[in-house]
Amino acid sequence: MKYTLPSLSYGYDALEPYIDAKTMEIHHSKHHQAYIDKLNLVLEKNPTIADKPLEELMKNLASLSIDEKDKTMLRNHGGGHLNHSFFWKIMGKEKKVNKELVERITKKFGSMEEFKKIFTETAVGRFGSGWAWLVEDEKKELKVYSTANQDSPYLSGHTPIIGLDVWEHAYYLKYQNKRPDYIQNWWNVLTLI
Ligand code: MN3
Repeated sequence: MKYTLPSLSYGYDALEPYIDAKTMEIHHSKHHQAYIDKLNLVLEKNPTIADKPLEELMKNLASLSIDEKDKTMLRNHGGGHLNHSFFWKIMGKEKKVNKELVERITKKFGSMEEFKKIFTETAVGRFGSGWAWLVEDEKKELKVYSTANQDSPYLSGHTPIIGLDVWEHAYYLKYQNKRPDYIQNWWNVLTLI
């Protein structure tokens, strides 16, 4: 097995009351694990690509010489593993504000409030399951957008800087249908800004 579930640097209850312990436990140990299991299956079937970094496989997905079904598997489950591994890392109990990032965001969006507003609208407005992102594009410009399903920004050659999971599995136990409340509270556990 190539990929294994990364352990969290905090407990499942560390993000309470904003994200509840049960949601964190299921999200990490069940949902994320399921992406890893299916990712490993598709890599086992395609050993020629198994040693390449996932980010690289995403960037070059279209040109990989594997069958179309496997490309879809890789896009969904490789994306799921990348996205979740990243998501756990940018959250925590204590803020570790990245001053340089705050400056870049302020310069690009006018103010932190304006950035949060745009990001929140993007996350709320994602129809169905997906993610909201702040990325750096190929010209090193900051951009906010959302992706469907588990599509990774690396598919477009972009590097994620902030990402928010808006699948119902990320919030439904505590927030039910109130995605905007989840997003509002999530800013408290994002450590970077
Ligand atoms: Mn998820």
